[in-house]
Order: sequence, then C-alpha cells, then structure tokens
Amino acid sequence: TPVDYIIVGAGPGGIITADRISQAGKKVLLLERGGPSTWETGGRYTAPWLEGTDFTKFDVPGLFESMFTDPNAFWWCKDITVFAGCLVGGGGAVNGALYWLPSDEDFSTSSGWPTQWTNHQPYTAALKARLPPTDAPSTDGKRYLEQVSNVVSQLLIPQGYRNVTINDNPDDKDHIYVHMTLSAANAVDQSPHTYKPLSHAQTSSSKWTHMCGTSFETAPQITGVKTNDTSVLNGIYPLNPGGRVILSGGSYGSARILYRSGIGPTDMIELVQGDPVAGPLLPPSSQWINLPVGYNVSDNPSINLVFTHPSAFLIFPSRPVLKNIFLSYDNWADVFTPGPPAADAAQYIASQSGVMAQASPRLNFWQALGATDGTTRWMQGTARPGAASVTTVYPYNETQIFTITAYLSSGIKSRGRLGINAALNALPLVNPWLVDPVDKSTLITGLKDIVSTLSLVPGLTLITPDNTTTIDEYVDTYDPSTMDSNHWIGSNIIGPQGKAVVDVNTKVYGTNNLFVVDASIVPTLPFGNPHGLIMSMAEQAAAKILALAT
Ligand code: 6FA
Ligand code: ABL
Repeated sequence: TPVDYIIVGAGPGGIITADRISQAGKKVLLLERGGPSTWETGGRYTAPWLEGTDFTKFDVPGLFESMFTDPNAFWWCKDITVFAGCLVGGGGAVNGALYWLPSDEDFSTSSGWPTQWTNHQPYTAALKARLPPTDAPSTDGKRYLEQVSNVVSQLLIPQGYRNVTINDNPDDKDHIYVHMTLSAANAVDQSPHTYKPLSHAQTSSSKWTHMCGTSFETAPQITGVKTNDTSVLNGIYPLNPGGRVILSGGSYGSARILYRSGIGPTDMIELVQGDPVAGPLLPPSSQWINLPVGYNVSDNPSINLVFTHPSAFLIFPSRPVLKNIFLSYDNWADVFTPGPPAADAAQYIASQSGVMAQASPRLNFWQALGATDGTTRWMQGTARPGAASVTTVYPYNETQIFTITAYLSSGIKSRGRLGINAALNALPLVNPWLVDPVDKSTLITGLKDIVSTLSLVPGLTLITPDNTTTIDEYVDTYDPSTMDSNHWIGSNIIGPQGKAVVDVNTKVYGTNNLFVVDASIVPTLPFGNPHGLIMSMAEQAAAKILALAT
C-alpha cells in the first residue's frame, strides 16, 4: 500500500528522520539494503564469549577494533571502495561512537549552511535529550585502561591544554583535551538505534532488510521507489499523492541512487546507461537533471603518530602476554576471540561496565591553528592503545604502543570528487586530502606541535615516524588511502541553486518531492567526528520537511 514518505537508508540520518516524521503521524516506509545489526533490530552475530547473551557484536563498544580484523566482515558495503556500513544503523552501527554535539560554528553561514540552519540549538537539544553524551561510558562511572590518557595529557598540559567536558560547551575547544565521549550512560545504547522508528504506532510496514532503493519513478514528480524486492509489483514501492522520498543512503549511497535515477553529472549517468540492468531503468536523457552530485566532497585528512611508553598498554592487564608467540596479542586482536579474560567478560555481561564498555579511543584533543592564508584550521587528536601499523627502525614492545591520530577538521579547504565506475561501484574519483597546500602545511605545523613536548615525558618515544624520517617527509610520503577518516560529506551539498544539489529544505533541485537527509548534504566538516552533527542536522531537516506544504 502507498505511503506518505519513503526513506531510503537506515543510518544516523535515515533513522532519525524516519522516527521524527512517523512521530508526526505520517505513514513512513524505511528501506534498508543491509541486514539487522544490534540484538534489538534482530541481529544475532556475536563473539563466542557472548553466546547465550543478548549482546551482538554491534551492541558491545569494546568490540569496535575487531570490525577491521574480523574475516567475516559482512557489514561493510561490498560495492563501495571505502569503509561504509551496509546494515541497520549504517555507519552508526559499526563506528567508534565518538560523539560530539555540534558547535555554533559548525552550523554557521561561514561553514556553508544557509542562514535558516544556523539556529541549530533546539535540534541539538532534542538530540542531547534523546542520546545524552557521557565521558565515562562504563555503567559504574569508572574509566578503564587509562594509561594512554595519562601519558598523552602529560604531553599536552605543557602546551597549554586544559581538561574539559566538551559536550557541556562545544564552542570552547581550543587547547582542550577530553576523555573518550560516547552517547548514553548505558553503554549498550550508544548508537542512533535509540531512536526507534519502529516503536511508533504510526509507522507502518517498515522494511529493514535486503532492500535496495535503486531509482525513482518519473522525476520530477516521484511516484515511487524501485527496489530489488521481487515480492512487490515491478519491485516498486508507491507513494501516496503528495508523498515524498528522502534519500539517506550516505555520502556514497545517496549519490549512486541519484545517478541511477538520471540525476547528476552526465559522465556518471552515462556510466549507468552502459549497465545492462540499470541502464534501461534510466529516464530518457531529455529528463536528466544536471547537478553537481559527487563534487564538493570533503573528508578529514588523518595522520597516525605511533609512540611507545613503558607503561604497559595491555588491553587486559590480568592476562599475561604470550611474548614471542603472538607479538600483537594484546593490540585488541583478541577482543572478539578468544575474548577478554573471564572476569572482564563477566563484568561486561553482568553490568555493561569495564574495559569492554568503551571503544578503543581514550583521549581526544583540539587545537586552533593559524594559517598563512588567514583561515584558521582546527586539529583534532585521538589517542588509543595499540596501532594499525608500525614502521620503525627502533626495537619496540607491542604491549607498549599507542597511536595519536591527528585529523585536520574545521577550516579545511581541500575538496575532492566521488562517483561510480562502470561496474557501478562507488568510489573516490579525486582524493580530497591535503589538495590545498595550506591544509597540508597547517597539519604539519599541528603534528610538530603535538611532539614538541616529547622530551618532557619520561620514557615516551615516537617510533612512527622514527628518527630517520622527519615529520615533513612522513606527511609527504604518507599513503593517501590511509589518510581516509571515513567522514565523507558534501556529495549532495546544501546551498544555492546552480552551485548545490539540495535547497534550504534539503529538496533536490529540479524535483518536486525528492529530498536528501544524510552526511552528503553537509557543506563543511565539523570540528570533530561527524555523526553528532549529522544527527542534529537530521532533527532539523525532519522539521523543515514536515513544515513544507504538500
Ligand atoms: N563518526 C563519528 O561521529 N564518530 C566515530 O567514532 C566514527 N567512527 C567511524 C568509523 O570508525 C568508521 C569505520 C566509519 C565508516 C565511520 C565512522 N564515523 C564516525 C562516521 C559516521 O559513522 C558517518 O558519518 C555516519 O554514519 C553517516 O551517516 P549517514 O546516515 O549519512 O550514512 P550511513 O552510511 O551511516 O548510512 C547509510 C545507510 O543507507 C546504510 O545503512 C546503507 O546500508 C543504506 N543504504 C545505502 N544505499 C542504499 C540503497 N540503495 N537502498 C537501501 N539502503 C541503502
Ligand atoms: C572515527 O571517526 C574514524 O572514522 C575511524 O577511522 C576511527 O577508528 C574511529 N573514529 C575511532 O577513533 C579507526 C580505528 O581505531 C583503526 O584501528 C582503524 O585502522 C581505522 O579506524 C580505519 O579507518
């Protein structure tokens, strides 16, 4: 049966939008191409040590690093070449859950938002009420595995850094450091799943699994969404008269749906035309809508510094390290299997407290960096025990390594382009990292600042880069594919007609009833990891869409 709204994609953008629109009494269908994730959504995939409990892999924050090491990684979209979550919750179900409420600057006109968006506070307050942040996610209020925090704060304090609770005042962020911050005091509810669109009586027949919104029927007036569902006529889910479609497929996913529907740059639509399945579904070329879908893309460039310190960063101190047998034994490699020591596992299962109640990061910090072109850039640092890779001439002990990831955030000028290839896989076409020379020189300045007080911390050694490589050389030769921060925005940028893809109400230019609400409309990167901003944006977008006359 036809519905008022079809929302395509159940990530942080889609879940919140579906929830708020269904709360307003509209009939909403939420289509998600992936399968379930958390227990509550029907997911059952879990670590052996959690068998018999109600905790899936996607419920337990401490399993985060195993997202990258598990050979059965069904949650990553197989047709997108960068990390993207294809399951209920989208990236929000598989990410590190670092959670920063947006600052006023993040939603300012100087950050590219239309004036009508700058009053974000009521929406951010609604988000905060629904998903309260905490910097002590373990339910017993204690912080675990804090050696990295202690060492890194010794590095930062002499540089003038202060310890604050960032989500109490997101505008105060220069030279601050904060503890690992997640949403919700209950460590299980750390994802946008706490918005439960299905729990509202008004929501009907949401489809959560294995649906794929591919293209629309008859733009500019969309009458339905074509899917791969063979149980409905021609795979088409129809809209009521006056109904609307909202794309929330993520920066890559939503762009691809638009190309497949004849919306975007001609070169991308021509690739669709060449595909034997998708080509015949395109509207005639006279109806294509030429918009800069995939341009204006931004992602934080991130550079890892790896250190050692004689405090052991054993993830599980109660378990002896099997030296010489499996050197990286304690670099999160064992959280999934064999799992934490019995006491830590029991503690988590009984009360969601302890080491497993947090993802790997322990400390975050921010600094404003003046730049030679007059535009201030911000740098975020994230410190965590362990390392994804180490390149060094020094001997080192694997149980004593930790990583600071330095991200360039607000103020970035570099832009790239994303799109599809002939196989219709989505991928970066032009890398967005450090294209602007001042972005690059500013990040280098920031990295040098981080290590400027190294000699003040007894026992602390920078091992990657080592003393055969300067910071400048290290950045110059850094593999761009490992600079990816997974924070893609901008492919369906909001803004004025002629320059942007969506208008002030998130409606796609040239269409009557097609909207986009996900990371792709965000014009510039916020100061921190983006899903807090994306969720506040979805709160605001839902209100704007509902306020539009049909
Ligand atoms: N952001 C943070 O704020 N903090 C973090 O710690 C953090 N960590 C990570 C991280 O560790 C990884 C590995 C990744 C990949 C991202 C991280 N991020 C973090 C970024 C954050 O997760 C993303 O910015 C955020 O999830 C973007 O939200 P969106 O709603 O814009 O998009 P998603 O990709 O999350 O969701 C799209 C959904 O649509 C997916 O469920 C997908 O399966 C579905 N979909 C796509 N195409 C579809 C189609 N054709 N039909 C039906 N469904 C479709
Ligand atoms: C984020 O916002 C980033 O998108 C992730 O890349 C980051 O996690 C999390 N937050 C946590 O800070 C890192 C992992 O810690 C690494 O082990 C992994 O190699 C990397 O993501 C892959 O991008």
